[in-house]
Amino acid sequence: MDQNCWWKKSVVYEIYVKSFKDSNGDGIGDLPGVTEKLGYLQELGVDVLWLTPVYESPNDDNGYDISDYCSIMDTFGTMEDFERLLGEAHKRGIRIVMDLVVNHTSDEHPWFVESRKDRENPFRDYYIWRDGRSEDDTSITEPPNNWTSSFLGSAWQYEETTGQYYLHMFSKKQPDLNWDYPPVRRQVFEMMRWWLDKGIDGFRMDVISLISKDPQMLCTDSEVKGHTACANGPRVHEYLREMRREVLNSYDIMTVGETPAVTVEEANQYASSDRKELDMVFQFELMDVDGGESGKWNDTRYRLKDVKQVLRKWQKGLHGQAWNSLFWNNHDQPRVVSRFGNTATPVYWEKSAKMLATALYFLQGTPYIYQGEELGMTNVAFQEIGEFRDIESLNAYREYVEVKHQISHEDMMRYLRKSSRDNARTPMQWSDEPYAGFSVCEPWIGVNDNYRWMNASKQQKDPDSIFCYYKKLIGIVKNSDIIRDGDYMEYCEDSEKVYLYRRSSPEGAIYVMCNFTSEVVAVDESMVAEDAVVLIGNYDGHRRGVLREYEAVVWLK
Ligand code: TEU
Ligand code: CA
Repeated sequence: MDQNCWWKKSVVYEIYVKSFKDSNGDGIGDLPGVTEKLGYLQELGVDVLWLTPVYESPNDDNGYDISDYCSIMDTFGTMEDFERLLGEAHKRGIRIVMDLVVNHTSDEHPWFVESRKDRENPFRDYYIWRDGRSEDDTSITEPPNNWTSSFLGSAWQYEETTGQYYLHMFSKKQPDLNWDYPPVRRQVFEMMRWWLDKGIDGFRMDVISLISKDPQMLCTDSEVKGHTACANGPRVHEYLREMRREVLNSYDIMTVGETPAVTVEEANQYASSDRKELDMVFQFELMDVDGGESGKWNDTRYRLKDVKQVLRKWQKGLHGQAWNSLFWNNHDQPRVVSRFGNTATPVYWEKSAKMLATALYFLQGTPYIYQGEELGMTNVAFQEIGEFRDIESLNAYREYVEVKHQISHEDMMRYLRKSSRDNARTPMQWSDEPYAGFSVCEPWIGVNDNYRWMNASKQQKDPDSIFCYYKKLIGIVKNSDIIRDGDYMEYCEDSEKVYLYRRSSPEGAIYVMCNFTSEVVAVDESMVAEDAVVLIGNYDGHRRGVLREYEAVVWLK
């Protein structure tokens, strides 16, 4: 292994700053709040923090719409607060990775303010402007093609002033940058160097698979929906190689690309071990297992076989060629214990949360833990649409319930409780104090009621808690060469109940055995030698040949 690849032996922790810790009593998480909690993160044992965007933003999409890349959002603090966080984290041996959102900016970014003024403006080509299509004899125009925004509706917005449409793959306040225009790339690279020179340790690159749009396709209808229409475009690898040469190569950092619609083949290019582009990518096939034709708004429950099939494909497909990232959750996804585990009883909740961690983090790749996952935080049972804050959820409700009358209010509320991004965004549950110890006043989004018994301060004291299990597990996985380098083999691939795999290298073998059901399941454990030892498990002791309800056990030989 390349010794510089410290990120292959690291565990990353994602912080959604707005919901992590409020330090000044305005109900909004902030940078000093993160600094305050570094001791907690150090105790947990994570090595790298990924901060969601902290830059100046009108907050149409909670900071993913940036109006100034080089300043800090007022509600999150100041640049001094950021520098203090970075310094304090480094003192504790914790690295900081920033979110890089450069597929689009805010419409309030000075580049776009200029760009929309007139067609001759020097910033016009920073964005993607096109004429509309018109029926022969009318002057009424339609958008240049049928692409849709991730937040619903056309991906094109018409502007009276200049009589053209601009492209926005997300909200209309997030116009897409034109990466084919060299000054855009120059500006982005310069901004990246500016942050790296401050001493940050890398970037998580938002929807980086979408940056290259095929000029031909911009005026052609697409058969595929959503951002798949422009994912993995014709020049994306060229641009990332340029970024690597111009910026990344000069720093000892890590990069992870968020790459919707990425395939194994594409990932092997984006993240190949020759390090010409990125260090790893986030793939979304795992997150799509309970989606379905109509997307995420439904009651579909996942099938274990699909989860296993995706994990197997990515473990085998990247082994020896590229590097995986491992995640169950992020700020866009519902909570894993509600999604793939069982929250029906406190015992199932605790066992399944620990089992899920075990199932994923012994695979090859860098683990990404999302804030609160280490406490087994669950989805939130919001009853009113007014309790939701997320633009994607609110737009979906308006479109399907109010405008198109396709989904009833009751059904949509159920789908939101299952799939809304707000499930991940309720305040971090620090203690049983009011507002879960997140803030002294009412937070910007409701706290999950279960904070009274599900919180960090309680779990830090309890050696059998999910938190302490994560702590132990993190210690094991980041120090194991078998987990880092070993190959992958699975047993009982067709089982809908258990997930069993072996990681092995010349140094030894690790067997991971997980029961995804609330039944006691008989398993053949004859592949595990008699003198193997239990590395970790979520029950006291283990009876050979049987996996109890949501039991996970890991053997080392
Ligand atoms: O997400 C990109 C992305 O693929 C999402 O649209 C995802 O499909 C959706 O949230 C699932 O419901 C990134 C950020 O993580 C997200 O928070 C931003 O809203 C988006 O980019 C735009 O910047
Ligand atoms: Ca605050």
